[in-house]
Amino acid sequence: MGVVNVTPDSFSDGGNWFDPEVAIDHGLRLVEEGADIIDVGGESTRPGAQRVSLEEERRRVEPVIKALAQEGVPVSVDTMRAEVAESAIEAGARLVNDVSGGLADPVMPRVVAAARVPYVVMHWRGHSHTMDTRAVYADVVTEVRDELAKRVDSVLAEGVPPECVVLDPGLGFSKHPPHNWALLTHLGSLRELGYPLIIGASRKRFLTRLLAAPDGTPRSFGGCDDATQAVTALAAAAGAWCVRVHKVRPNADAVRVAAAWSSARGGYDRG
Ligand code: PMM
Repeated sequence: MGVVNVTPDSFSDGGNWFDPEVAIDHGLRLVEEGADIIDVGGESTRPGAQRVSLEEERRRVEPVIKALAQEGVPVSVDTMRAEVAESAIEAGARLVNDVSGGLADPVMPRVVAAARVPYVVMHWRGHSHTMDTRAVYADVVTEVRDELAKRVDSVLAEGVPPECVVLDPGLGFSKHPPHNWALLTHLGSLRELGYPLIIGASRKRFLTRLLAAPDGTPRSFGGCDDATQAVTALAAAAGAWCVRVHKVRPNADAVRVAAAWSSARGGYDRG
């Protein structure tokens, strides 16, 4: 899944694709590089970000989704708002990526249920301006798994078909670096819930800190692409269904390596 943030203020690429024409070209380039899905978002979710209005979010994403969909690109809309999801689906989006897992807008699961499109339910504890203070866990893997299981029960009760549910541990969302690493190294626990998993590690702060200079200066976001690729290979080998990334080609290659790795190991184990 290649990311196109049509925002002036996202984490690592804020402002790069704010112009719709540039965003559309970028999406098409990511498809050429091997993306199977393009995730179009119009609201930054970086820690501390303030919300944009519904009208502004819709104005940002709609033309980009429409143009990419017309080119036959499978498009996902990254939104927490049911009304944005609804108009995105009308414009041709085929997947809804809701970082709040239906908590920010209680109407969202019903919109998804009516459209019968895949629905990414991410683990989330609150909006950007509060999320860091909510990063408190006794056992992050168990708590994230249990909170996701509750979200799944709730969206299924609203009519979302089980085959449409995709889960995401929400790296960086109310999570400090040790939380992210614990989740990444225990994907098997999350897979036990029985749904495909999507992982969004690309250019996140825990990588900028892992790769910090000796004086503690975090690595730049763009300087984390090689580390993202390493996480992709490990997550794909651990059974992730999809990775959400800014730079597609090296991550698409990493997924292919992981697939060959898993298949060769399976073949050998079976004798
Ligand atoms: N992260 C961001 C935005 N949307 N969606 C999903 N499903 N998972 C994520 O981890 C995720 C997301 C924030 O990252 P960005 O601002 O660099 O796009």
